[in-house]
Amino acid sequence: MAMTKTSTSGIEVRPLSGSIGAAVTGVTLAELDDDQFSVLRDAFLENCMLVFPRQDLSAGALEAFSKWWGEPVTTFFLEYLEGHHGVSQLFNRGKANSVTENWHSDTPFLAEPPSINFLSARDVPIGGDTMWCNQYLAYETLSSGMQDLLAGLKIEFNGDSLAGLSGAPEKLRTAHPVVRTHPETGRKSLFIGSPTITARRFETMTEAESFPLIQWLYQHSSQPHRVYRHHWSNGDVVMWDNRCTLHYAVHDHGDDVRRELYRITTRAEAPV
Ligand SMILES: O=C(O)CCC(=O)C(=O)O
Ligand SMILES: [Fe+2]
Repeated sequence: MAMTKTSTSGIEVRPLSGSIGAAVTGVTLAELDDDQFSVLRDAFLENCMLVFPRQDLSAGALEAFSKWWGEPVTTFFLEYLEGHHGVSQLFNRGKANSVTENWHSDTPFLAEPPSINFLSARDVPIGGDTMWCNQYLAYETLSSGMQDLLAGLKIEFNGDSLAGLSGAPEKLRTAHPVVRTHPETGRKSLFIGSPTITARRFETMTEAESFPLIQWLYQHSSQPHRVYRHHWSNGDVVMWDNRCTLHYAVHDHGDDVRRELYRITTRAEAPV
């Protein structure tokens, strides 16, 4: 059973569910030191996503915090704030235009997708929760027969839907292992996406052949007992590990409501 831990530096790490996520208090992210970072790093690797309630970080402070973890990663379909490398703003673009209301890992069709994401809530409504699921557990709870079947298989990730949105002519296709090994924890996780959006086929199979298994793995991944659902408050900072989680932005607040968060992604890394 997950337990609350308090470090000598006074940082408290309290698990938020039985499967993923922890809330971290007793630290001011804008004034982090090396010892505190080391506590946060351990908590992050253990819990896959961290919530820092009500830190109220400016774009500059979020950028500075993210640099403890890696270099910012930018992508072609987002716009970035002037003067802040890699910081973008998320707005409510309406339910029909949402590309994040599905379980996903960010931009898996790139050769080196970002490993770590950060969000800082500026002005959030009631609703508009974000959910995360634990992809270590998704892998570890497969039968040994299924684990053997997946070993060595790659999914060809497809970026057409996002490229299309930004008007980019690129055909983005990159194959990554469906079972990846985390470079820091050494644990294996299931690296998957929606069978109708990004994860349309295994590299060596047709879409028709791939769909039933990818669909099953996708549903297996997001079962409620492996999910944490975050109710945002203004000022909350959340960070997550794209290498071992999927996330889902719930659009239940209507198209006319304000929802603003700063966002930054760091550390481009090829999944192995
Ligand atoms: O709007 C959110 O809560 C999360 C959106 C998302 O998928 C992302 O920032 O990568
Ligand atoms: Fe996302």
